[in-house]
Amino acid sequence: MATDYDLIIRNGIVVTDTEVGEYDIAVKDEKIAKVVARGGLKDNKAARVIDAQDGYVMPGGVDAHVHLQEPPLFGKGSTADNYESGSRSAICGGTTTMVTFAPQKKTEDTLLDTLRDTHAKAKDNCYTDYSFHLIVGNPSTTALSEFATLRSEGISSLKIYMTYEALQLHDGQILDVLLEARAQSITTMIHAENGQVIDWMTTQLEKRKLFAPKYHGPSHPPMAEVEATYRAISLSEFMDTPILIVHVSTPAAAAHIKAAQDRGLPIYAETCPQYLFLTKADLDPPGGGFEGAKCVCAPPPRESEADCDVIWDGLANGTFTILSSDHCPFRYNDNVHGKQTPINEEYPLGHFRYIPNGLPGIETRLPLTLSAGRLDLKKFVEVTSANPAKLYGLWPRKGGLVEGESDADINIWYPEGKMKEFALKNEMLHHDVDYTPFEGRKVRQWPRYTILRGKVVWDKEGEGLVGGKGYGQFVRRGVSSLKGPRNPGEWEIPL
Ligand code: DUC
Ligand code: ZN
Repeated sequence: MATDYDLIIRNGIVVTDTEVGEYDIAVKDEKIAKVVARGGLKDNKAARVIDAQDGYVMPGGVDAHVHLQEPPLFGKGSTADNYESGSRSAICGGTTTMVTFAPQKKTEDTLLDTLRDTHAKAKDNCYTDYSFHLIVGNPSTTALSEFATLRSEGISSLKIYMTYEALQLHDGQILDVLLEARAQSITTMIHAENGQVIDWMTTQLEKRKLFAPKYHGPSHPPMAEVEATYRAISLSEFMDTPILIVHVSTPAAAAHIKAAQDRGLPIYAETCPQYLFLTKADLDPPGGGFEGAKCVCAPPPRESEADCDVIWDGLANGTFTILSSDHCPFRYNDNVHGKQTPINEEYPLGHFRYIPNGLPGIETRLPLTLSAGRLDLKKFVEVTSANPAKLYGLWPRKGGLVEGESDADINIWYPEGKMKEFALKNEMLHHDVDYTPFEGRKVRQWPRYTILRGKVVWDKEGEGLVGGKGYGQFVRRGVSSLKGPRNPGEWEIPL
């Protein structure tokens, strides 16, 4: 049978970052070919037709903060998921593109070996499309001179840290990175916590023999994040170059970011579901013991639901440009690489200083957030898909449903009210981790179908995961389409 298209999706409520409406979609050669008013494709034939039955049809999720197959960097322990299991989990939760980290060690001079090694880990192993942010652990003369090569290799963002012994840069090194990033139109992500404050607080707690997981919270006080956020904004303003502050958790840091944005600075910010759904209480669950380690991440979950409410507000009012998972998983029942690494005879309840920081969340990011029903639908697509694509040079290929331009990466959700609310369980997930920090949370939405470049890769009511490992491709990225330096051109020393 001669067909006009590879796939037609009928009867959807199509949601993009700018529009909600009743449209039908046609896909051909892996791209969005047509988006037309409902019924407009009734005379067309396709190899496959899906009836969305009034469910939302949205661009596939773009998760721009994902740690896979990394060595110990954030405490003792190595990340649980590799590229296969991490991307598998992603696709089963509606994320069709992930941007993972390629971490350069402090002892290495070059970034290009790191890039090559990370390509080798990902190639032929991914269920999603993917790219990398380089983590600059050592901004050596060689590394800085390689930023131009990164750009020609399709990498347009990097990440630096203001904390963690293995990665922390001092302010002069940060300026070195920002200067070269500006010259190459690279977006710099910054983990903004003051490492010296965290070390000092950790020592204070140790002196008082306070070692349990719950003391991870006070060892990372809000002040350490707020100070570093303000400093990062100041350094970015001085260099007149865009930054994205990752995983913001405190209302006061969000206020600094909003004030900078209101002054017209190209300051972007990210938050994550853990700062919407978890609080200090999750670090100290009933029964005590070591269970709180499951929620040890940095920054830590904050004081109360009132803090979470402010973070939700920041998504709604545009302070937060993107919502990422910061998927950085460590197995709980694992004392060699996982959360229980710091349990030994000397510390039978472990020692918070050494608990690897990070949580799994790549599969739950979209369903949990949509199910909460607290974001306008267009805003949901903006922060989970369109904006990460725009910020990191993937737009309009990713994050949108633009005829002739966008890859046909699509989530078809359940019609409102059709999915019975259920309690999330780790056994439903597809990562290689033995827990989820969101166990028992109520969910009432999940992608029914996920489509990557025109191919159904997740069919919830059919066989579930139907995509293939290795179908995911590396995506070369261009420059950010969000606002750049206020005064482009060469940076001049203010005299
Ligand atoms: N925070 C985490 O919780 N994990 C990975 C790194 C980070 O900054
Ligand atoms: Zn991080």
